[in-house]
Amino acid sequence: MVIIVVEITKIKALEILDSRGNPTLMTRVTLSDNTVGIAKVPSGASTGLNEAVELRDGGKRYLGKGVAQAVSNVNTAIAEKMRGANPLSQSNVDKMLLELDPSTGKGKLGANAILSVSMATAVAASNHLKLELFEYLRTKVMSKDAKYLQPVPMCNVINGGAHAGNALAIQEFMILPIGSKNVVEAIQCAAEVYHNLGKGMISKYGRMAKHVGDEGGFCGFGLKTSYDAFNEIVRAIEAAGYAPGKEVVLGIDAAASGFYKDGQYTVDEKAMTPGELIDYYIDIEKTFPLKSVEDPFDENEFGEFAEYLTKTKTQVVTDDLTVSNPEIVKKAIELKSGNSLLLKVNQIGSVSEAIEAAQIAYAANWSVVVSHRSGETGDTFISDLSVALASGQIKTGGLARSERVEKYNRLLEIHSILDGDCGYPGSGFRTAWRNY
Ligand code: 2PG
Ligand code: MG
Repeated sequence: MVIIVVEITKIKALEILDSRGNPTLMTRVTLSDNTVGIAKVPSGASTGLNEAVELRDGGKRYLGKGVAQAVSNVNTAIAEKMRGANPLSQSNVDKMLLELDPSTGKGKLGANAILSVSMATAVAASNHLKLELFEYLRTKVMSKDAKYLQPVPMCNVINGGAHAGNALAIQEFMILPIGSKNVVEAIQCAAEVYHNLGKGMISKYGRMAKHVGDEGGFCGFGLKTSYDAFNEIVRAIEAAGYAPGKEVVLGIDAAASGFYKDGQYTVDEKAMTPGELIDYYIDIEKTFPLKSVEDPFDENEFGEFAEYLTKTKTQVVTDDLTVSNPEIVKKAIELKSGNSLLLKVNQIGSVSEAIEAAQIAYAANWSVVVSHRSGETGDTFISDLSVALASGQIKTGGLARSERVEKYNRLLEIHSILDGDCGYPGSGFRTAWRNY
């Protein structure tokens, strides 16, 4: 007979705001010993076609973006079913949640509703066991050794595309501090580059250039092309006293579905065929120390991704293409459409499925980049998840705005909790996970 020592006694959600001022859910899961776990759900702007469904109310309230129905689904159907469940079995918790909504995309109850309970239960379980969340996820949920790898932060320093109102088609320009010896130095390095970038752009383009976009990176008004952006970033790396290419390398999220139409991609005011866009990326890779490229093509173009992969030396990260969905990840692996998975828990809607997607990627020798969304809250679950998965890479925005900075601060806290007894991948950011 299984003896359950602790159980879920109460689940309560409420409607809160995300970093763009749109409603999202905050959910509290209470256990029989009064331990509480809280989670807040993020929300994307450049969302993939096959992402799990964010249930929104429509109508006038909050311009149709209210989540009152999703909140009510947590407080009624989900709370009723989960009362009495064992919070210490994350796989069982998630299985029960999925049974409540077996629809593709979790559109009946809302993936936002389901995810909030999945995450909050993991937090409550870790609190109950008096374990840090990263420790709980790694040693209990994933049954791995308590050996930890901190991620190289992919810090977004210039925003474009759907995240800013500027001329840049590419959505995210990022820096990866690979020369640092730990995550503390890495965050310092990234912040120094960030401030130098802001200063440099003000002097060249005026004060408007320093306004920030949705993810805390600068908007860089005045920048006309991707090359302008890369030039500014490289200059800022040097101004901060670091060596571009050696101590700091570059990454982008093209989020190319945003500039794709009728078979053509429009970047820097030029319409390009897929082949021309490949040449464009390859030229950037030859000109600047670009080492990671996310979503270089439209989200349906598995073949274009695969073609690019045969020509580039960069990491090719799939996001809108794979939407953290284990089945679609398998397809991308089979079609050789990338070599790195962007992992967003809200794209799939439960902690267990997100971990499964990561494990499928690892098994195919792909790396994993744990990621925030452009609409965020102060929730820092993803910092713990990246350490638990030993992903070695995290994408969590600029070095400004609390909803981004809280994730970096949590990584600093984890480093302190572990007294620095954790790895940092440095230049091995694509492969370090293999040793964990
Ligand atoms: C992305 C994300 C996060 P959004 O495209 O990778 O940076 O943006 O949340 O808008 O999908
Ligand atoms: Mg993306």
